[in-house]
Amino acid sequence: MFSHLPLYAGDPILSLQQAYLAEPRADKVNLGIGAYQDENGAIPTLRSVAAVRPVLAADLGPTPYQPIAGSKQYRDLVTELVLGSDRYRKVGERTVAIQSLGGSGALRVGCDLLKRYFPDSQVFISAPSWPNHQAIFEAAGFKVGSYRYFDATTNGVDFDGMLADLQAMPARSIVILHPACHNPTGADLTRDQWDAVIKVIAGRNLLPFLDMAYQGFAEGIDEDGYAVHAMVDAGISLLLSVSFSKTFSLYGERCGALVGVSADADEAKRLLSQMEMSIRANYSSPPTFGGKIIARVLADAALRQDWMDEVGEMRTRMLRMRDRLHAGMKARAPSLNVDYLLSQRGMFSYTGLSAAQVERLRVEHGIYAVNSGRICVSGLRDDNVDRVAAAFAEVMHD
Ligand code: PLP
Ligand code: TYF
Repeated sequence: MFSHLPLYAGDPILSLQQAYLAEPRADKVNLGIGAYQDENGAIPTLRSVAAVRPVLAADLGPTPYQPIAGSKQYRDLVTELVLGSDRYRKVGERTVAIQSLGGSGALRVGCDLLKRYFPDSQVFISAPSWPNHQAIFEAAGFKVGSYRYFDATTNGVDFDGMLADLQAMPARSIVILHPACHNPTGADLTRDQWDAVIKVIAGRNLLPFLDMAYQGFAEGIDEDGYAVHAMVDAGISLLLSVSFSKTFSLYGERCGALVGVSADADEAKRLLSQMEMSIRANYSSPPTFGGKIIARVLADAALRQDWMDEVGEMRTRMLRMRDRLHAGMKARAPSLNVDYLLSQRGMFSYTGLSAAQVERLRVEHGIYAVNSGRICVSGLRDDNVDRVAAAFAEVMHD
């Protein structure tokens, strides 16, 4: 019956993770998968999560179905978090949200409803983007194109190219944008550049789908919301997928949200009902426990502050590792220009390492990075960053 099925090659990043786990060298370094590792190389349990999880677990009781859209408290708290509380009060009646299965689930729910009601629109993702963007939108039946984004000569954003490509898109095109901590490059837009993008989105009547998986890893929770906030303030209708996998270190709980900002309360009602219809036909309703953890933390002023502090600690540690990697490489290969390590933000950096150089790092040094040259900065630690800097300098210089 199934013999005609081709084999799925698997996700290259997850395969790399398997290869890393199987690596016998004790001083191996994991710069592959996009999961935040702490200074001991472990996925942390956040203090705020550790404080509420046992309390919630001790008080579980029966587990009824959640509403299709998930917990109302969670949805409201998340919307307030991503919009900021003043803006939330102002635009709340035209804003809707559903509790999703991670950021990926939010993207899928969103693109299913878009395919139904914007059947002729094309989707555009940055070149490059998180590979699952293309996979998810194609699975929903969209044709996925790209807009210029990364400039390999500067290791920054090709902003003129990006703007020109946005300007050439047909009206009602769906544009996937990373508000902060671009995956895979770490190259983000400045605020002025976002303002220019917003003008084009409004002028060309484009539909932005913002994907926020790392809020707080660039500059701060509120600061990283700039693109979302500015678009809402400009009166643009949008979809926003939110992932808490990294920022709460709750990968397996699958926590996220799909937020929609529309023109008025009537549109909002329609939009929410279609999100619900999409969920009903996908997985019917979301799981309970992870969302309870997050809602409990966000609803309590002290726990929320502690969580924001923890996000700040993760961010600061990654910035320090960027500094140390940069300094270590400059000391060993002064002629290399690696200043982009300092301007790129969030968990990832596109290093410019070629696939052959990445392979040398793996084979000769036990350092695992993605073939594209993407590194996950959180895999760097005080006790390995000098060795990584030396190995990078060696393979880039040869
Ligand atoms: N969007 C981007 C840009 C990501 O990098 C990721 C995960 O790495 C996601 C969405 C999906 O997050 P989740 O694991 O919560 O589905
Ligand atoms: O970009 C990354 O590394 C993260 C982790 O199927 C990831 O998105 C990779 C593959 C996958 C799920 C998560």
